[in-house]
Amino acid sequence: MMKCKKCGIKASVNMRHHKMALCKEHYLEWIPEQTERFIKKYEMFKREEKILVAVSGGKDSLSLWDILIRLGYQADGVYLGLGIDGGVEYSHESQKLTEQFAQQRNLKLHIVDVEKEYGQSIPMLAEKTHRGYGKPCSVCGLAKRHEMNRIARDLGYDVLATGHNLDDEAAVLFGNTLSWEGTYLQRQSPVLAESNGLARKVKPLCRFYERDMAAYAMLSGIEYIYEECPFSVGSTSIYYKEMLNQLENQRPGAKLTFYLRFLEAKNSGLFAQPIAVEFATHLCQKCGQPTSAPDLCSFCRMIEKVSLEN
Ligand code: Q46
Ligand code: ZN
Ligand code: ZN
Repeated sequence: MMKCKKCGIKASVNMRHHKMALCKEHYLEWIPEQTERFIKKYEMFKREEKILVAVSGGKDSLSLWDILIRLGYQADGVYLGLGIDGGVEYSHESQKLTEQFAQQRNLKLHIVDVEKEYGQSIPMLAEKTHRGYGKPCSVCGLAKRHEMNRIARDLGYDVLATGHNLDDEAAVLFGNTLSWEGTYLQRQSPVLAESNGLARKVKPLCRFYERDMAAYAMLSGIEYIYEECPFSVGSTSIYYKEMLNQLENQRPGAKLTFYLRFLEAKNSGLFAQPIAVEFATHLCQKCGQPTSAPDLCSFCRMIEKVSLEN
C-alpha cells in the first residue's frame, strides 16, 4: 500500500514522476501550494491584480479557477461559446457545466457567444473561409485568441490565465523542436508579457501533469466535461502527447525534465540570438489589436469577408 508522504495514511494519488504519494487531503493542499509557488517563481501576477480565467468546462480550466479562488486571488471567468456540436453537443454541455461551477461558488462569469457576436459559429466561419481543410481548428484558435484578448482588454483585466498543463506544453514544445521553429520556441513561456494591445498571458498549471489535474478535479468534486472537442480527434498534438506518454511510461519524469530544461536553456540564452520575430507594427483599424497587416487583423478580415458574402 502506498502511503501519504505527509501523514502516512493510505495515499490517494501516486506521482511516480515526483516519487511522491499523497492522501486526498494533502493532495488538495499540495496542488494549490505548488501553483502559488509557480505564480511567484515566474512572476505571473500579484495579489492586487485582476485575473481573467479562460474557462472551457474542462478539468484544467475549471481546476485553475478553483485553485486561484482558494488561494485568494481575484479571478473571474470567461467562456467562449464556439457553437461546436458533435455527438455530445460539446459546446452546450461545456457551457452548462461552466455556468454551474460559477453559480455554485458565486463567481463572476462572462459568456461570449461567437455566433451572437458575429453572426457565425466557428464551424460556419471555417466552412465559409475554407480555412483548415475541413477542420475548424485554425479559425477556432484565431477566434479564441482574438476574443479572449478583446474581453481582457475591454473589461480592464490585468492578465489572462489559461489552463494549459504540462502535457499540453510538452506537446507544443515537441512539435516546435521537431521543426526547430525558432520564433515559436522563443515565445513559448509560462508568462507572455503584455505588449502593445495584447494582454499579459499566463499558464499557472504548466508544470502539472494532465493526470494530476484530472485527480485534482475529481478529488475536489469539480464536475467537468469529460469529452474532448470532437474536432480534436486525430490531431497532431494528441499524437505527440501519446508519444510523450510512451516515453514517460519508461522514464517517469521525462516530460517534466523536457519542459523544465527547455525553460532553463532559454533563460541561459540558448535562443537569445535576435531571431527575426515577425511582429505587429500596426493596430487593426476595427478592433485595435496589433497586427502585421496595414488595415485589419486576420480575425476582423475573416469576419468582414464572411459578412460581405452573405
Ligand atoms: S481548436 Fe479545434 Fe480545439 Fe477549437 S475546434 Fe475544437 S479541437 S476547441 S483546443
Ligand atoms: Zn496525508
Ligand atoms: Zn481586428
